[in-house]
Amino acid sequence: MSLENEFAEYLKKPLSNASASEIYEAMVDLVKARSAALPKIRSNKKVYYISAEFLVGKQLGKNLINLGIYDEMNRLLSANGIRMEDIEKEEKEPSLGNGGLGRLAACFLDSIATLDLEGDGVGLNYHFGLFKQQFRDRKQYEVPDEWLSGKNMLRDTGVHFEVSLAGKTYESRMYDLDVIGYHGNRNTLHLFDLDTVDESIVHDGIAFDKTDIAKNLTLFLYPDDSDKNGQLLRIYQQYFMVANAAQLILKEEKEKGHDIRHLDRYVAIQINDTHPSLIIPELMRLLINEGITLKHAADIVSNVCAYTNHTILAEALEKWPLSYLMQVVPQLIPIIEGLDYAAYCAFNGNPDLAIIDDQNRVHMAKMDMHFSHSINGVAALHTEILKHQELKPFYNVYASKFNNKTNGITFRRFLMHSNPELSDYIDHLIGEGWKSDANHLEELLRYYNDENVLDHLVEIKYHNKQRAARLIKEREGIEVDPNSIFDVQIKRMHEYKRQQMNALWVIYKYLMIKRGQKPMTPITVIFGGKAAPAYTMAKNIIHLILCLQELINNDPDVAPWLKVVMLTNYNVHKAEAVVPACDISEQISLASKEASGTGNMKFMLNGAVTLGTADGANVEIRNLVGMDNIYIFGKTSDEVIGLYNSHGYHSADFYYRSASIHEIVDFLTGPELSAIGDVNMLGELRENLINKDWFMTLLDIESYCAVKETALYDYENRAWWKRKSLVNTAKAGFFSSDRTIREYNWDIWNLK
Ligand code: 26V
Repeated sequence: MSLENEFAEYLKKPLSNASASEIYEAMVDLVKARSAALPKIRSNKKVYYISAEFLVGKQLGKNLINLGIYDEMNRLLSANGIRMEDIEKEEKEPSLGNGGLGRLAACFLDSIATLDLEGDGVGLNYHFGLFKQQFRDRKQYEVPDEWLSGKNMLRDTGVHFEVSLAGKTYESRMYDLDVIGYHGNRNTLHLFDLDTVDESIVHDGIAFDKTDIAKNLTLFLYPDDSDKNGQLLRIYQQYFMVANAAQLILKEEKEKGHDIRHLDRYVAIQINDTHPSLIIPELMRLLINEGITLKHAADIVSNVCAYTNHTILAEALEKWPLSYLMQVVPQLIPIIEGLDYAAYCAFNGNPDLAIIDDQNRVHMAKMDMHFSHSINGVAALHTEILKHQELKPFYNVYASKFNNKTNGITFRRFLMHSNPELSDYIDHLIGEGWKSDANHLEELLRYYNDENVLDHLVEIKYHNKQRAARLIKEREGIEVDPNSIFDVQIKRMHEYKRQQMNALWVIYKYLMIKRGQKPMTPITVIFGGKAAPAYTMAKNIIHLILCLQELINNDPDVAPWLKVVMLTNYNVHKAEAVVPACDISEQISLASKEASGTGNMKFMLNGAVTLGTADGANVEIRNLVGMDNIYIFGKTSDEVIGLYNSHGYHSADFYYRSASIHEIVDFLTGPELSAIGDVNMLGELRENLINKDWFMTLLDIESYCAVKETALYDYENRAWWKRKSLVNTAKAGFFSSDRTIREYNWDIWNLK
């Protein structure tokens, strides 16, 4: 049957009479049916990617692409005067992640399936996701994100497992999301849930009774854990996730007729950060129940499990009080204590290597490192810092376990889907080989001196800016000029990512324009990102940006030259709209603190030039494109680590020594912003910058402003800039998540 006829069967009425939502729903049915008809991928061994987050983004467009029917559906719609964009708008985006870590998990699932490797994701079905961000009075408010309302791609499998939480038994339910390989077969993302969860207990934004586990377990991702009940809930969630994963794995292995005493021949488990670490004792517990000894179970599990570290920030390395674990998962305590004792015996009681510390806290990452066979960082620099700084005691005893896997992104979503015009033009220039081997993008360098090609690329960028400008007008009510320079920083709000430094630059530029020094080309500074609900300083930074947006966009002297946009509720969909439109990609974390970054890769692929520190994967971008095609500023990670070790950084010195720093920092509490914003929030920011500045904004700000000026100056030499842009796209092939997954498979999983 032709696709057109097949679709007509789902739609049950002529396209010309159907509403966008009817078309969307029929397409979901079509995709689900097509996908169900694809065989499940089978390998000699299966990888389970366990993760608290899967930031999968909208599914419809991506699935149509991977099924190979996007273009045909698009033509069918266009023939009836309907835009695919309007149909895709009907889908609600699952908000099952914070940022990079969750999006990485989603890119990995896409690549695992595309490389025809058998691998499923295991996570949780959070009813309200992270939260939905709203702005009122230039402040962030959180409300439930009702992504499950309306039709979606989830399937209720009817599969249940029993999970014991604090001595009571709960019955889980497994929902599946198909993961379709590009022109290939399928794997699955399994999301577990409890039938008893009660959405009506949420009130006043995202508040709810944190003690009623039956009702609250899977309401939100990362419930506020600033109190004991919040922390207990995190442990409940984590155990619920891995208890289901462990039962699913053993069930599938038994169905395949495999001997679980040789589980490591058939199964690989990737532990995505420490949230799923309890899989180690839980899987051991189940093996022991099957009659395997503790020692043998530990060996099997170590050979199965591999751990990925995604951050060096101490506050993100989970340490749970043993007493909390005793309350929630008493069944695991003898095993965790056994593992701690084994580590104690193996290393003569070395406290650096102890799983349970002298305050009776269980260090999840330490358990992972002792009882898995691989420990990896997510960019070359990050892995070196793990080996020689943060995890040095473990590197000293387990050097051969350490390896690097530089992150990647799926080009199917972040080029083919989000930037179809560029994607088609690349096909036209170099053929479609890059879709299966991204290194082919280097063939674009043939056009380095072809003015026609370069100009066409500039035109595509301009179209993308028009598209982004439309979205900004529609969603934020702000008019932006597609002829301006799009300078973009979109990511979670965190002091280490230093959105505050960019905001200080905005103040610097505002003051320059006020004094008559106008930029040669107008500049649009775009921000987007959520702050954790309890993270005061991140919320203060959002407040500052929203105040600047108000001040600058309404000042007739300045607005023609400088605009500020803070996107509301930044998510994957908005990234797809803004990334292709970007000229300057802001990757300005304090060196050593951003483990990798993956937004940096998405921007580069779409022809933006990076303005960044020598941090995370920026270092690898620099090595690929060369210094002529990137703007690097600021102190190096060695210098920063040196300053932390020597306690040698005092931000007040920078504040008092430099008149221009003094001026921009004082602007935070000056008359212009005080007339608009909350003086306490802005005052707290200023005070923090002068007297604390843990992430060293004032250390790098002068170098940042100087290098940013250079970038803006270079933009005026369009002949030069368009070549920089071409080189960035051409060199992005290394950052395909297909490459990353090949490396995980060769070095860690060994699936064939
Ligand atoms: C989590 C939290 C949670 C509570 C508030 C403080 C805080 C600070 C940091 C984190 C990070 C958790 C781990 C994470 O998301 N890491 C990110 O992983 C990406 C994929 O590997 C990587 O590209 C980013 O650089 C890294 O920050």
